Amino acid sequence: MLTAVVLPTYNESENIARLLHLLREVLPEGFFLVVDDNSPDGTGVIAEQCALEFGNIEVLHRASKQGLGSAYRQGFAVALDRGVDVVVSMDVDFSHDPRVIPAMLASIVAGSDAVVGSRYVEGGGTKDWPLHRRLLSKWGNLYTAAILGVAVRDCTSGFRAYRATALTAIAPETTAAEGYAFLTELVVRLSRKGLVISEVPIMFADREKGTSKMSGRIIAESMLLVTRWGILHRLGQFRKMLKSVLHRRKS
Ligand SMILES: Nc1nc2c(ncn2[C@@H]2O[C@H](COP(=O)(O)OP(=O)(O)O)[C@@H](O)[C@H]2O)c(=O)[nH]1
Ligand SMILES: [Mg+2]
Repeated sequence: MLTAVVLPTYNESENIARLLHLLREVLPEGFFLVVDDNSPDGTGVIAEQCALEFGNIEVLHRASKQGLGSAYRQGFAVALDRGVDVVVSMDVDFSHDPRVIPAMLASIVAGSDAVVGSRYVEGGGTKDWPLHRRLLSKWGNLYTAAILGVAVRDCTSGFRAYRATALTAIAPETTAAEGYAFLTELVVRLSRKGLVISEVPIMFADREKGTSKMSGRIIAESMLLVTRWGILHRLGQFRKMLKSVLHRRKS
């Protein structure tokens, strides 16, 4: 099974080489695609050196910081173009443990269209995350699942594996969100298409090196979009219900 791992980076010079090394151990045949937004700390250059050293690695150099959603949109398009069977997405800061990937791939082989590395299923959790991030993530996910009516417990986890056909079917290139909302939108699309989404537990560790790029703007974007999608979804349900009642009255 040909597997691509898409790795968005912005200022990950202290993490990228170690992660690519570990990934190569876990997936000796895997294709790794680094999507670097011209990191001022030289992440892109280090990634190029790793490509020479470890092989089967490509680095997309983008002109400037354009956000996680945009990096994934471009990275997914390149990975799918390569004709791989599975596309994995993950953070580069060791919050996501590459050693979980084989379990995700096994779940795809067993029939899942997408697998989410989940903090909020039995056996999963967060380690060393500050309280405000824990609360924001946990409550944000409860709100998201409730308002959107999706049965996925961790809609904002960036650690995932997608069957290539499923990823193509949900057309990630037609999304517009910049931050976590991008991840939520993909889950919603998978769910609405009736594709099989499973979750494997992960222990999410806070980054030890480098700094988070999460911002108030990204949180606001996520809350706004999730609320908008939720209202549209509920309105759609209401309209359907009304139609069926009127139809029953007539007949
Ligand atoms: N290419 C690219 N990668 C980004 C951008 N913002 C974040 N990332 C990467 O996305 C991953 C998750 O970002 P991070 O700052 O750790 O977010 P957090 O885990 O929510 O605090 C990391 O690998 C980052 O380097 C961006 O604008 N462009
Ligand atoms: Mg992180």
